[in-house]
Amino acid sequence: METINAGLERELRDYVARPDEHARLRGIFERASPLMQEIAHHLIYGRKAEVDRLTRQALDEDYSPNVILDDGLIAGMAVVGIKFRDNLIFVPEVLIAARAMKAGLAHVEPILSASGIEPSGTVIMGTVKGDLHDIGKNLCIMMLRGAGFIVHDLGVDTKPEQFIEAVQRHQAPVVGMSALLTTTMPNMGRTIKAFEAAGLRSAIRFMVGGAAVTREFAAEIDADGYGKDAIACVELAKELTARSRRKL
Ligand code: B12
Repeated sequence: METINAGLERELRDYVARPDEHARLRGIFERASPLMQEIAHHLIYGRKAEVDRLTRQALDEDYSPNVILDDGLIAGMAVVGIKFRDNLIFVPEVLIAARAMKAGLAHVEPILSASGIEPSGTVIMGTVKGDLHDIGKNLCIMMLRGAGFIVHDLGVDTKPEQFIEAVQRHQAPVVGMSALLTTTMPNMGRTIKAFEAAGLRSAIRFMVGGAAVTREFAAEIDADGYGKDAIACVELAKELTARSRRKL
């Protein structure tokens, strides 16, 4: 068990009030090495240059990308999410933290995306209309590429027509949609309905994810699968690719 650095201790003490969240994060930080703790702490404060440098250093020291993600970058972003929810910080601070996270992810990406294996299938990925969150989607894409998928990334604020156009252009049997806002989640259902209206629903398998999305919600909108994280996303993409009976 590692000692938690003073900065993270302060974050936990002053800002993470809910006992379940406090215990979960304390567990992660106690498991994390001093270097991972440093990455998490700098990320919370949006110190891009430090996150950039320390993530590079961690890879040079042979840390696995998954450890850097779980114990450093995602753990730090979890604290940011709690402070944002509890109105202790606001959009500008979150944006700055997101930039720092992206600087770290940029180092991890080539490793996660380098598969060197036969293509496992083709997937279209996008964050749905009205939603600008893309960190989780991008992580899913890195993992999918690392597992050998060809992924066409439609970015954020993706309208149903753009998903349809991409599916037709790339002859892709699997569509992944991401949404982080309760107000944009319904656009996942609307996108599926648009495929129905275009006569394309039966040929496509839809997977959905993002912090607010649940398995129940996925069933409600008639999605074919829900994934809670990037690892689940890869498993789901494999399963849905196998199940897809293309009729384009
Ligand atoms: C960073 C962030 C931002 C950044 C986004 C930067 C970016 N480029 O992405 C900025 C500052 C722009 C932002 C803006 C806003 N945000 Co914001 N944001 C966050 C925050 C803190 C972290 C999100 C994140 O990146 N998490 C880390 C990644 C790795 O996790 P993830 O996205 O969940 O992804 C994982 C899984 O969900 C899954 N997954 C994701 N997508 C998919 C897809 C598939 C197919 C599968 C299988 C799996 C999968 O795998 C991923 C990897 O493990 C969250 C808090 C939170 N707890 O989520 C709030 C949060 C999502 N934001 C929130 C809000 C309210 C907003 C704003 C409306 C604020 C405002 N007043 O303007 C705006 C909306 C802008 C818009 N139109 O989209 C709320 C949403 C509340 C709600 N329930 O609707 C949250 C929950 C914060 C809160 N608790 O209040 N935000």
